[in-house]
Amino acid sequence: MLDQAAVKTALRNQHVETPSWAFGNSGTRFKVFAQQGIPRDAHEKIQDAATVHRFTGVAPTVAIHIPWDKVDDYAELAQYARDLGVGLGAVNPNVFQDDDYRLGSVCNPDPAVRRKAIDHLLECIDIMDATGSKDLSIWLADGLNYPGQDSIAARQDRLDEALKIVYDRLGDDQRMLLEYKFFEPAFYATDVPDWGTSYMHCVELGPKAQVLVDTGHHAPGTNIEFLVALLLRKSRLGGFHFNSRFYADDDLMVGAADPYQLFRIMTEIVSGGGLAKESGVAFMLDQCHNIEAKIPALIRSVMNVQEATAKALIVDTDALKKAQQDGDVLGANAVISDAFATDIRPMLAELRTEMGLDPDPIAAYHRSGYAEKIVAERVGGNAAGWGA
Ligand code: PSV
Ligand code: MN
Repeated sequence: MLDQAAVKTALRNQHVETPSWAFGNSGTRFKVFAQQGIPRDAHEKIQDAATVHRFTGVAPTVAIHIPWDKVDDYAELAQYARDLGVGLGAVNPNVFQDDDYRLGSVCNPDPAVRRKAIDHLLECIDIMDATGSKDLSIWLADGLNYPGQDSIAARQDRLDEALKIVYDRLGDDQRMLLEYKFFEPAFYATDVPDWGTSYMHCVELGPKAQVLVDTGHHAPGTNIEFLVALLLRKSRLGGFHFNSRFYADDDLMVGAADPYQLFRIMTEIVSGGGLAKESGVAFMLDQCHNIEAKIPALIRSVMNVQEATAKALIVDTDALKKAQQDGDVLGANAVISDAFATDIRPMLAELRTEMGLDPDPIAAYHRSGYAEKIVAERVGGNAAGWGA
């Protein structure tokens, strides 16, 4: 078992990336409830991300989504972020929002649409070159609504071809993260529906292609920690899009719906060496805060990831190993349950104090006046929203 100092060191070094799009207005297809003080451009989203980092101390990067965060000068955007104490993280292309993509992007039967999608993916690598970002985080909305709509196999051929072109353009220290999702917007067959399909493409492409696990993108009952353990074992776990779900891709605050699942995932991460820098596992959030305030929701999410990680780090591995070896089923399970049942919050509060932070980041945020400041300042212009 790790001593407390080692647990704290591991927690200090675990970084959680915030998504720029979570700071904008969002909603469901029924209604977007606008909030006040919402950023109007990429720079203001970065200000909010820097605020999350200021109070948590462990969220030093923010992922961007293109064209939602389109600017003329990406090097300037990266410098702006650095000046505020954060960096730009993964670059997320968007090949799902144009009318051209009705039948898909890189799997579209029309070669001109495929070319357009590939060009956008390549453009995002140019952006990574300018920002210093290491990860191209690809999610494809491609798929079919009806049997017979297109050839499943031909679409995989097109996917192979496109991914290869993009992979070959990556720099030595850049990666492609291939995210999967079993349904939505396609309802019959999605072209990258599961970790197996993503893994298969990544293996064919090469070591710079890795699987991205969005925790909301599985069928109910899927054992996510199992697939995490497998991917980590094969050095193909590129990272996470953390969020929690009650039903499908709910995009709620991670750790809210099922903190035990998050803990079980982090237990596999810890035991498989996924916290080590060399493992390359990126801990990113991908959430939409439809009715709650964005910044405190993101602070809470970062804290939830930390809590799950802390509990995973205090698992008594010696006792666990012994119980497993002895075939002590109940004893082994008790070791895991004990770690999960431990109130880790006092230790995290202590760690934050040691890091020069307020032990209660949410209370500190509310006291800081930042929420009032952005409401007063961000008047006029267009509030960012999902799709802008
Ligand atoms: C798709 O549902 C997804 O998880 C992808 O990561 C997108 O980039 C993101 O959500 C958009 O909100
Ligand atoms: Mn995602």
